Amino acid sequence: MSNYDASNIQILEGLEAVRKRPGMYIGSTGSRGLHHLVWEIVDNSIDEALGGYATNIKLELLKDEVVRVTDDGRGIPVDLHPKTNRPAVETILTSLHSGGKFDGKSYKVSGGLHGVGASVVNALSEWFVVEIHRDNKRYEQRFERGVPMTDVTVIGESVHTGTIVTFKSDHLVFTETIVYEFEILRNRIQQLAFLNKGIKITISDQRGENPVEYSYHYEGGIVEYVGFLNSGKGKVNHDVLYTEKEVDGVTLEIALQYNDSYATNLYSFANNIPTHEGGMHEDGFKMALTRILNKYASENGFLKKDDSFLGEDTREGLTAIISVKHPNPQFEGQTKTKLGNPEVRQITSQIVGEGLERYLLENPNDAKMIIEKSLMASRARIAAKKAREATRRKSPLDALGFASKLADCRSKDPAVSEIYIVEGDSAGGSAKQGRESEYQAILPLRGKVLNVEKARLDKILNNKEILSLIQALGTGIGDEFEAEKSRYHKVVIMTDADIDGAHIRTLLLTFFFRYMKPLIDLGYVFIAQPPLYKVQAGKRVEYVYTDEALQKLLAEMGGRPGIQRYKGLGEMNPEQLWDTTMDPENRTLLQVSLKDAMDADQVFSMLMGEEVEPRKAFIQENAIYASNIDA
Ligand code: 1YM
Repeated sequence: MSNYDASNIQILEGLEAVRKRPGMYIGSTGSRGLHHLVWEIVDNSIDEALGGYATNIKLELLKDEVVRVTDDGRGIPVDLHPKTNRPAVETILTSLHSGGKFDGKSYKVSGGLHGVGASVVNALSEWFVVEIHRDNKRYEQRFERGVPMTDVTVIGESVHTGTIVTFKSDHLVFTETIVYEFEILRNRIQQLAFLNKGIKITISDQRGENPVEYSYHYEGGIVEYVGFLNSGKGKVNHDVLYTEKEVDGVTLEIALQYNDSYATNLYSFANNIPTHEGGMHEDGFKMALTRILNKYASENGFLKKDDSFLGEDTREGLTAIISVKHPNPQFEGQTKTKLGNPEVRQITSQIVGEGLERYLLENPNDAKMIIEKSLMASRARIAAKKAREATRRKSPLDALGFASKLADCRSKDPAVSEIYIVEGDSAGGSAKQGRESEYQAILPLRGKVLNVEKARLDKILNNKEILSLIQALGTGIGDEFEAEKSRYHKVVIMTDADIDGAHIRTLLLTFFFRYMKPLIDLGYVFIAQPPLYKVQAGKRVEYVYTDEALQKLLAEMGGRPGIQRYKGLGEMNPEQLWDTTMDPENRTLLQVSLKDAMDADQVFSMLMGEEVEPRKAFIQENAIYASNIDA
């Protein structure tokens, strides 16, 4: 590089700052930050598409963890930038300016949590190549760790326009991993296609022997998103309600449909970013939904005078997408995923109100179904309230009206306390004898836990097993649930290593996911791993947890060792249970985590819900994985 003037040095200092403190710009240098690089580049393509200039976007994972993003937009400008006297594309890729547009006029509609722009990706890439098709020419420029290695060079002619960015993340920055998880990328790409109707986005993984490719293109946008989320669930209203409007530069889109489950699936976005903590758009939506359904139900004789729905009644079984595009979004909250712009509440409430009223008038049959759904929910709420009062009335021992089988620990410090939820009385007995009673509590469950996917809270609160569980945890339930009150910071599900055990475990996980999700988010929920075999040769005793490990051990031992297959926890004596499964020094606990609550919702309703066909299809598709089932 020839002309090293003042602005050049400034640029280098900027990129140096990014390399020194990458976490400040992309959140982390772990897997999340790594994937963030991809979104920064994809966001630029999405912006170009939202501007109406691009329709096709392609994301490719190439061999050696190289990423390529292609769009058919105008191509990044290459003319000289007045301030730097360098080509615009070079300036963009080497200077730090939030949002990527340095004139400050146009706003980025997408732009992730950090919204830092392509220069940060460039700075954190071992190498980065941009190719631009524009003015019937092909241009290229190459960078290494943010520093230009070539000038913008004409490398040929072109008959179309667009931008192609290819980069390899820097292993010196991403020391944990530079390997992309295809499923994370595919999932978000599909979401972006749903959120931005009309754009065609293709993603491919070319790293392995057999490349895979998926294309997403939804003319219906979030209407199709709601249809997708509700697929495999019974629909309450036949047609998805959709409404869209722009007010004062803020564009709002809403789509909703009720299904016959009891869960609420309300997903909101601001400028394509999931707003997990909600915010003004969600508040406005909920206000309007409650207001209009109450109004319609009263005016049409569904509600008696003085009766009314609470907000929660109108959200049972609701699947809704709220998507707002705002020129100047304010992100607030602990994880900066709460939309704070105050005017958005009123705008949303008004637009949803108008859209919903029109829908109810135009679709009287669907209107009736929706109102009846809310009526059922409000009746159940009143019944649940009565049942819930029973769970907190008296002291832990007699509150349930029956003796809970909880053997509590002595410690009252939740941070060190553990509760083992154990299947069956005999295993419960062993666990009680084998435990370290200072900090380990045992709750034996009898028989099957209720499938909460198919029951409402009032019925759930009549189930003894679940009642004892809520009682033991001390968290309360429903709108009174408080994760902070959990009496244990480790809630361990310990079931037999057979098909019944797996079933009970799934039922418990369904309950935790639907009614105590914060416990999962906090990392309090665990699965115990009891051994499958005990192998003994002379004095040597080994516990084995998988079939592979068994084969390995047998090969290593030689001779004819005795093998005991544990059919259930109850077959282990207390000492064995402690040694293999409960002793913090030896045990393996699997921590339950939620990568994607949206995915989890779909899996739970598919596995545990009313519709049989989707479950059947899933079982057929996945049957090959289930080779070792001892039915
Ligand atoms: C694979 C990544 O970056 N596409 C892209 C970026 C830009 C434009 C088009 C673009 C924008 C504008 C005018 C404008 C950008 N340009 C700039 C800047 N794909 C990808 N496609 N012409 C082209 O916003 O006015 C920043 S991003 F600043 F140079 F205009």
